[in-house]
Amino acid sequence: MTDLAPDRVAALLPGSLGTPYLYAERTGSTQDVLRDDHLPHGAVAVAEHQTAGRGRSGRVWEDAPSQALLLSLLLRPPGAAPLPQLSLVAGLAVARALETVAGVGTRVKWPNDVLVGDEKVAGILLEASGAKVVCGIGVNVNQDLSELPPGTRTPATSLRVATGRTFDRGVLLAAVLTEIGGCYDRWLADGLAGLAEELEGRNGLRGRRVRVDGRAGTAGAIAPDGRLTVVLDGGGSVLVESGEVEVPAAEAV
Ligand code: BT5
Repeated sequence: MTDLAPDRVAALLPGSLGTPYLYAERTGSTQDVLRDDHLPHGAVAVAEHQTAGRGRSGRVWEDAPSQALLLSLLLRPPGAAPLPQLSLVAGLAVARALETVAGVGTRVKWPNDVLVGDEKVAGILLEASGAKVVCGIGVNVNQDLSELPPGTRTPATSLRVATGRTFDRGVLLAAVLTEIGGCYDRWLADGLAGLAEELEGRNGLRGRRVRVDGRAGTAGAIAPDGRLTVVLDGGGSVLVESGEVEVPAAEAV
């Protein structure tokens, strides 16, 4: 039986998230499993393998069957909530969960990656439609080096490559959902400001060279509203939204 099988995972999951738990050995993308409008807040889709795993802007998310954690979580935040911030909320939660389970130091690369060292161990994809947000999370868990995609902009790593150990993906899934539950509740109560200090402590882009609208600068702090501060070379600083910042390849983390 796989470590993500429903019977096994049911005993591990925290109460609030993971019901229903929609498990597939193989699917196109777990994001699409949660399309049904009747699914409740907290529904989770998991797959052993995705045949069309996706990242942002039409990019591809690759896995090795049964070696990665591939999950989508359905959230129904209140109407006025600033949804783009959820990518940082989820990033922080995943960073915390990986650290707890694998004992590795993790950082959040604004706006949606989780790094071990300078390498990408997890990516987050938010897709909103109406009041519903589907938060997709891909974590490289037990892949060895040969099973990680080569030539990615930010080099890929896995928990196994980083630690030399393999991990129970069910335990990791439970930790991710527990941390998301906690971070999400704090976000609802206090906004991103309630997570800002910890987020800034894990800010993996700070000090990196970036470009914004063709202008060069250096990434600074994550602002309390989730935007990234960029100190421009010519003087002054700007606050940028996700998607407006480019990390030149030589500086890519
Ligand atoms: C992301 O996009 O990092 C979001 C990835 C979200 C994947 C999850 S898996 C469960 C759910 N179902 C889905 O279909 N998706 C979500 P982005 O920042 O656009 O990064 C994509 C880029 O990361 C690619 O263009 C590659 O360069 C690189 N990449 C692809 N697979 C990778 C992997 N396994 N590890 C590290 N980097 C990877």
